[in-house]
Amino acid sequence: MNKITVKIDGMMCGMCEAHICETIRNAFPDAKKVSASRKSGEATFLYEKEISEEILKKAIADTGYTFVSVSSEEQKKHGLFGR
Ligand SMILES: [Cu+2]
Repeated sequence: MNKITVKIDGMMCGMCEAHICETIRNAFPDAKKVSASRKSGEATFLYEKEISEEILKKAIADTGYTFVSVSSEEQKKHGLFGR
C-alpha cells in the first residue's frame, strides 16, 4: 500500500476539501482514506498501485485547483494507517 500525498493550491474552505476528495475518488476508485486539508494545502490517500500523475494532475486541474506536486511513500501494514 502506498500513501500518496498531493500538494494542491487553491483550497479555501471545507467545500474545496470535499471537492478534492470527490475528485480523487472519481479519478482513482480504489483510493482509500481520502482526505484533504486546506490548512496544509494537501490531500492524502492510500492506493495499492502506482498512481498516474497525469490522471491526477488533469483531474485536479479540471476541478479548478492547482496541482503542485505528488509524492508516494510505501506504507507498512502495521504503520499509522495499518488496520
Ligand atoms: Cu472552498
